[in-house]
Amino acid sequence: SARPKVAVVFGGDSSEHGVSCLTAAGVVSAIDTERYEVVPVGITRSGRWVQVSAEDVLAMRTVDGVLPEVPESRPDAVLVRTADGARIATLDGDGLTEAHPVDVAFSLLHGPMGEDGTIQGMFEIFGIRYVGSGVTASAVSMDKIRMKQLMALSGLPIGPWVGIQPAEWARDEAACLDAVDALNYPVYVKPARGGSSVGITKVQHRDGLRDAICEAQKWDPKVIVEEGVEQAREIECGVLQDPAGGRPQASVVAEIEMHTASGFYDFDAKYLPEEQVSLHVPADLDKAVAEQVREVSVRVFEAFDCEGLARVDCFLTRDNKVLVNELNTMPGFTRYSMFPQVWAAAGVSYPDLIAWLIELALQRPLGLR
Ligand code: G1L
Repeated sequence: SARPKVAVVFGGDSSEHGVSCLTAAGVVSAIDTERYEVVPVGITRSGRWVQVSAEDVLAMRTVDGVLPEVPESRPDAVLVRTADGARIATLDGDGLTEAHPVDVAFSLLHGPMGEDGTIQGMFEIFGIRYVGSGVTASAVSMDKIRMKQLMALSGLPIGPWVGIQPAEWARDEAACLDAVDALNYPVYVKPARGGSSVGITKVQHRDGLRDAICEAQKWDPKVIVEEGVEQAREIECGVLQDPAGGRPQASVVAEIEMHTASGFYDFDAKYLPEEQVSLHVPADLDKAVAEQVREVSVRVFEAFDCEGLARVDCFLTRDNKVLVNELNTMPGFTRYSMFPQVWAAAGVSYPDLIAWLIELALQRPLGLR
């Protein structure tokens, strides 16, 4: 049939394997099968590629607190590039069977080899169109040091930060610690890449700085130190590419409210038990402030050459200044995640959002754009 074939790639060897499977179940359930043919492709914890039936993906859910996994009990799948496009095929005793053409890929892989531009590069080489940002935007936004550098260079409002590269640390630890003196405490010490909450420490005094840097280095040799924005509100905005080539569109603005004493912000929102965090969609903000958040979010999307979608996380300081904290080119994407929620508030349903993203990817030229 003429339905475009959508490969949904999920699982992987990251800590968020299970979240990726749950997201795949949500995405597959929301793809209109009258319009598209879904080809689920799982990556097992051991790194093998396997084809999974749509029914098996739809059945993935958390049982007694145990997250789902891509089954290892399937034959290997391979991606092949032929003269008339890419196919995913199963490799078994009979050779290559079950070869499905792939028109567009929807990757739900987290972290290194997923959100960082590597799988996007693989799609480029295989001539497969894909949903979301390209290699450069994905790679730059995965590395908090490169992300802040580009934000600074683009004149975007950001808080004070210091990057600690492995070579600098190896050469002169004391100079690295001294560089952090330019920041006001508390500071947050984080692995520069990775995207989850591991290895992050809130540091109140210079005494704790060295240990915190060493802790972060256990996860990533590149470390970033960010000045804490005290009593700031955490505001997020979803941005979607305009299909007609106009400016990207910003969603309504949302607020994440934390009910913890720790004062931990950004990363906690995703992992805290539900009763400790509430989501306000839309955020209770002055119209002008909300408009500023939307404008700055669109500027971030443009500065990074994002494609498809992005979530921009900001702080609103006590005196109503907007600071950009993070760009996420692959935001949480279940039906209940922030990004789908802020668009739902604007009247774009989860299935509409997914169809929109697939159409954007399908109309995109291959190669340089
Ligand atoms: F393909 C999209 F739309 F760009 C996309 C892909 C993946 C959006 C969001 C995500 N998010 C995820 O896959 C994840 C949050 C499960 C892990 Cl990064």
